[in-house]
Amino acid sequence: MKERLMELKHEALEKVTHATDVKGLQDVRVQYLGKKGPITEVLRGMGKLSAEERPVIGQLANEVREEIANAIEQKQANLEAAALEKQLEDETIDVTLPGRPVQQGGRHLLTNIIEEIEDLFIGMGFEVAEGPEVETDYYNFEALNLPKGHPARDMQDSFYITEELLMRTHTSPVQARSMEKHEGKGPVKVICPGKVYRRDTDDATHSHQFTQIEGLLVDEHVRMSDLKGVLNAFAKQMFGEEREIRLRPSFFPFTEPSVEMDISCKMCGGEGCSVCKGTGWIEILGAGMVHPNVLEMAGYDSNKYTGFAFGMGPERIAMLKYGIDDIRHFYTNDVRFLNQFHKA
Ligand code: 2NL
Repeated sequence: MKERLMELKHEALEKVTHATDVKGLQDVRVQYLGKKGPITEVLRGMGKLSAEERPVIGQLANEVREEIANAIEQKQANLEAAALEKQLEDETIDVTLPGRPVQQGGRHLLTNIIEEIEDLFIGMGFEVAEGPEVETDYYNFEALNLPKGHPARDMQDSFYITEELLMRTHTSPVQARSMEKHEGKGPVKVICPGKVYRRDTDDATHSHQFTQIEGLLVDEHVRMSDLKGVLNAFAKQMFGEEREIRLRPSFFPFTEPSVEMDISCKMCGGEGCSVCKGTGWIEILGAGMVHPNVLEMAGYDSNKYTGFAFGMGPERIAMLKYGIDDIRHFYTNDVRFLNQFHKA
């Protein structure tokens, strides 16, 4: 019986040593230490032994049992530690790997164009002024020499909030408000960018909402030549030193005289092409000498003070600069369009 126990012990310890997982160990436990196992069987057969032998074999059997149980426990601890080690190794995070790129947004093309224009005028001593998009009839029309019933109001039909409140149709009311704030004294040098609204049907060249940037300079002795000098400096900085400007007579209710400014076409160098429609010139903005009525309404003595003003559409400037063929691209926010203009 003693030999049988030693044999069982060897067998069991051998199996424990070779077990590769917890499940295998469990099998060894059941096989050798279970109720139907060989050691239990040995203990059951002890009745046949003599009184001297019984305690010796009993003790031995218990020792063998304990030794196997300890070996299993030890091995189990080793297996679990190894499993944890492996898991840690498998799940190691390499913190030096580059991260997933984040899709970064950027500024809108129009924002960049407007800021570029602002900066050019700031460089010439102008200040940026902003005002409300919901305007009174007075500042949007009346103060700009467009009294009720004036035919030119038809070209700037708006969205009305009430009879007297509307979405502004141009940024000129911001300039009218700036002049008022200066209380009849000069100089006033402002540049006014912002959103404007018109009751128009949207198509490739029209939008019911677009942007404008207007400028105004009021002081004593301001002349048409000052207007031309400022606009020439602007055109050369914005479109290139090689560009020429020309002024053509035009009409606006708030300026007298009024002009339209063209720049020479870069595509053909003045020869005439599809961009300039064969004329060699491209229309950029409208301008003029501030109408005496506008000055007087803002509190200026029009015998002492004169001024010039101009207005342009950033959309049109961007379309010319980048060859964009549809104004709606600016507002539909297709990132494939917008991403083309992100600065590096
Ligand atoms: C255009 C033409 C223009 C003005 C805007 C202005 C403002 C005041 C007084 C006088 Cl407060 N004039 N603004 C003058 C001439 C032309 O805009 O074609 N804009 C897109």
